[in-house]
Amino acid sequence: MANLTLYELEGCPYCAKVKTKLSELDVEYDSVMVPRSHGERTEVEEVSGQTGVPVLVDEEHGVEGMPESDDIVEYLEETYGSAS
Ligand SMILES: N[C@@H](CCC(=O)N[C@@H](CS)C(=O)NCC(=O)O)C(=O)O
Repeated sequence: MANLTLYELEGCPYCAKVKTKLSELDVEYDSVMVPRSHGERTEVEEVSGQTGVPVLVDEEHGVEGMPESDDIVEYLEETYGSAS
């Protein structure tokens, strides 16, 4: 099991952006597909306090539920990029 978990939705362009960055950086992660219905997105709401995706969990680095694709991409570059 990978250390990172990405909550995502099929066909979500913001999720695709994060996945591209994870691949670029060669970072392994587990994927959790959230239901299309917002009312059923209880798990992602529990970890991040909202129902939007993508959401990243990286417990090893104290990230318990980070929303916003731009923030996630920036975090991944800072944490797993070659400059880190
Ligand atoms: N600004 C957000 C937008 C994400 C977004 O709109 N995600 C869609 C799926 S593609 C979603 O979950 N929308 C529901 C919501 O925002 O509550 C980001 O860049 O992460």
